[in-house]
Amino acid sequence: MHIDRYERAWLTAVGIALGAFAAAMAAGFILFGIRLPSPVARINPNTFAGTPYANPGIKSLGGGRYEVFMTAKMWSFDAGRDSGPVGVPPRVKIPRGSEVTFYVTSLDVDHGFYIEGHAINLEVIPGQVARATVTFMQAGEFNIICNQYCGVGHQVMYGSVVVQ
Ligand SMILES: [Cu+2]
Repeated sequence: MHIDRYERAWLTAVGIALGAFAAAMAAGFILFGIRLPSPVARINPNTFAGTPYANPGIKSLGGGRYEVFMTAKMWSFDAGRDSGPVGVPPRVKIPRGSEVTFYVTSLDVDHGFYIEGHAINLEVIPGQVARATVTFMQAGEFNIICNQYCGVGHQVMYGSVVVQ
């Protein structure tokens, strides 16, 4: 079968590009431990009593490490009593330099969970628990924003992390 010189050159170039992409993916997976985001747990949003998410809150693990259990529902986040009164956007207060692992789940529809100025952007899906760990090195108040349109009150769905 005859293949034109230019066609062969382009096929070779495409083959090299595909090989480079595959090598980059393999290197990311093997060398840098990059994984696709996946739920850390699955829960039934209707019957989750007894799980930490039925009782959202901030938990100190000692040594500057914290766990924050949060729920999202139309149109608010809830991080328990430690983050302020019920019905008010939560303010998660932690000391500077803390390593915080967030566990977030939704009680109704898909929501987003984005923390301003930090590499954390989760999709919060009912029935799944999203997890991310972030270290807060800079003092200040950083907004937590729902960045996934979730209904008419979407724009009032927020909270914040207060780093002291
Ligand atoms: Cu929203």
